[in-house]
Amino acid sequence: MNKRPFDKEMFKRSVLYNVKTLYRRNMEEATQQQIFHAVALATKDAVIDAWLATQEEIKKKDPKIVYYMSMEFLMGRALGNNLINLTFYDGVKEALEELGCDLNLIEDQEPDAALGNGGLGRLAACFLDSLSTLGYVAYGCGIRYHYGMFKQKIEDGYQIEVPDEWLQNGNPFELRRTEYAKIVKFGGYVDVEVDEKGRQHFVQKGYQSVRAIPCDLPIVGYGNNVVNTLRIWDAEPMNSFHLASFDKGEYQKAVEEENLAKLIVEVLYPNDNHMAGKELRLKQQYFFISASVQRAVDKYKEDHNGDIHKFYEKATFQLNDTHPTVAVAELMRVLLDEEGLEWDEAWDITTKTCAYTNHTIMSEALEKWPIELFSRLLPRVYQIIEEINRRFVLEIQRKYPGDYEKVRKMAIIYDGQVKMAHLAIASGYSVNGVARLHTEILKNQELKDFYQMMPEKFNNKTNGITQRRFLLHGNPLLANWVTDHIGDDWITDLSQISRLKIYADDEKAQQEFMNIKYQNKVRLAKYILEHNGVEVDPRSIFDVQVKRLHEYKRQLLNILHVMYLYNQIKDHPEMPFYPRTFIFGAKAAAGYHRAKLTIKLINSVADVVNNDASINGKLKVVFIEDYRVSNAEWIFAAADVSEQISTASKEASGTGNMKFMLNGAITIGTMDGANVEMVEEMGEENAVIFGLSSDEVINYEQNGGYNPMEIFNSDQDIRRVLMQLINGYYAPNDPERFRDIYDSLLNTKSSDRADTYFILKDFRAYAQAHQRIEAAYRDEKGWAKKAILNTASCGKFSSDRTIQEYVDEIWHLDKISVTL
Ligand code: 26W
Repeated sequence: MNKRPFDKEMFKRSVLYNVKTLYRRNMEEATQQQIFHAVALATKDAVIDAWLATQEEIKKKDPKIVYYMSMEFLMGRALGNNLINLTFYDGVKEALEELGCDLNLIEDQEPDAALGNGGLGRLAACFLDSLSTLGYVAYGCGIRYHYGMFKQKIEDGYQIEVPDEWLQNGNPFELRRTEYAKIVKFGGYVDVEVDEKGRQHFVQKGYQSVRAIPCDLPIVGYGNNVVNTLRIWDAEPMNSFHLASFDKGEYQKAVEEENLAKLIVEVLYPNDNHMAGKELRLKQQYFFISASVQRAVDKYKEDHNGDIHKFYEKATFQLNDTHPTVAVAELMRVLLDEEGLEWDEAWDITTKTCAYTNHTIMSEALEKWPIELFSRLLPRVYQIIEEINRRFVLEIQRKYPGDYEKVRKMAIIYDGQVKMAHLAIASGYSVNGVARLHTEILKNQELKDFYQMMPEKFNNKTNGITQRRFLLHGNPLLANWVTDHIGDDWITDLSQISRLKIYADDEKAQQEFMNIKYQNKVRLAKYILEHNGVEVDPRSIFDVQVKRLHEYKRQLLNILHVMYLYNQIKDHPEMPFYPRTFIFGAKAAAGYHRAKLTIKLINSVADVVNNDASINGKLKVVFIEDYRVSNAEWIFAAADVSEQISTASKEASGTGNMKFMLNGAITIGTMDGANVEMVEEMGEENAVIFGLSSDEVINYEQNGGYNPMEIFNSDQDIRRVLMQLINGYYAPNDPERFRDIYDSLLNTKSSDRADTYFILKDFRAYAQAHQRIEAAYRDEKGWAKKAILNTASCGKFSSDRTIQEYVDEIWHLDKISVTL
């Protein structure tokens, strides 16, 4: 640890000065938004010294660098996090109090940087935090979307998407670095030119181009002065064009290039786990990859006398899912066409540089691009992929002579399509899944042929989360309590948190722990009242499911169960029932109709249940609008029960599950993703596990599914709940409203398999699991013990551990240390 002293008086002067020079105001006159900018700039001043010092250290030590290539970085807010990692948070809080303002309110002025959809984007953000904290040199490479993940409004129970204007007031932490601008070319055709030595050169002609401008954001390590860079690329037209000076052809081209530049970075695609196949998306991918690869090569040459041959010794590219996979072809292009290397050497460098992480087995998420589109947009890159494919197919045939099935299944280009996962696997030195179960499914099912051909590339890296945002910042009461009991080493070494285990049976500790949980529930209840207008009782069980809305995640199972509970309470008012608040938060992809209808269903159930005075508030349902990183921190802190109920085998890992566990919530879940490893750490008695196993699910799937009609016909409670979907119980004005959901479960019309996600099959087991939750909660001491043991067993799930494994087994980076 290398903590820097905080100079409170200087910080106050800096804030006052910024308010004055930026806005010509004093503290009394300034708005909260203006004060936020003043505080952010004062914070940036403190960051800059460490950022510079880190650059100096990199120049001196020449460490190996990881480039984390990702279409998504779900950063959330920066101010609080930067202050936490500078170890200035408490100091600044005090300084601002002395200036008459509240740091929490100032933090609330900052829009979330929501440059991501969900798990994959947030994982990238946690990884950057850990890389800096552990002292490894990294660049996050991404896109500076002008609009991030849409803001969600709920109107009449329906989701409405509203543009996210996160840059409206500027971004105080970013540094625009025009000196590193790069040109990216699209379209046209490839000409072959032969030089005097008879060597062929491939030249792209008749293309459109855009200028890529890097905007750098600091990634502050915890208490160690290391500051890495998240480099997000903005686009500008090549010619800031003057109408008069162009002839007709050039005028046309200038207009097109201007439009291209504007469009390319306009907006994040809001699909999670669904490939839409839009041309603009491929443009986005190539745009940021080409710029990042060009810059990485330039930087290496600057630091190594212009010699590129050992590039892979000092640089590695981690591809965050297949979205950035065009990087392997772009690196080949730069090495072949711009550096003049021969194929074999370029290929040797590329395959020693690139590594791929798979984040999902959902087949609709697999990226495939039509040849026509790909070759038209990226003609030279496509030629290179053809050659990679030609050689790869030869390799398959050498290994499996005469086995044409293998070629059909494994080729990179097949059936008129470019398969990005195949390209990533063939061209990299590592392929990893994100939880043990997920990696096993990749090896034994989804990517079986590739695993058999090159087993040495496959490895697992179980996901993790940063305890600095999701405990230290998000739950200060619990963070302080932990530190009071075991010291503060857990902040940078989460394995230390196991030392809390000795307090699991300690009555005083139990009371304190549950009291903190209660206070966090009060905080959330206040938020819910302010933002949803619903009053919830902090003494009820807070049962929470927050994550993207997807059928495989089974929010539908959860709400059907709530409908069932409501029927039970109505039928048996005398039945003992511990009051429960079911809390949902989820965005649905804008074009995903069934997901959006599920949101409407949740809100419709909420309307009926919350307004039924006859159940005496035993049951409440809340849908939190616009679930995002900043409100997530509060939600995790306040949860008693964590819903992790995906159909087994479908959730690659999950990371929300870990954030709940860290904050002492009990998991109700299936044996899926990282849940399996969490249960291994906390012990089965400290979670509530139910439902089909992944083997059982896969088995059913391979044998054509199961018949939900049998359940519908034999289980009267389930039948009643399903009938309430189509008899107007929750939609008196439009009884047909939820017909599609009903049909999806019973398949009365369509030819798809019914209940693809085994909701009815798992329903009874799920209802019983909830009974176990209720019984456990009634045992106050028993529950407190479980909660403490959850927090205390969380050590493995720090992203610091994950990153150390990536470093040891894939990246082989050098550590740096920075003193100021
Ligand atoms: C091409 C469209 C598309 C968009 C996003 C396809 C796939 C995605 C992501 C891979 C979806 C995603 O976020 N996956 C999640 O990754 C997390 C981090 O590894 C895991 O914890 C989640 O289980 C997984 O769903």
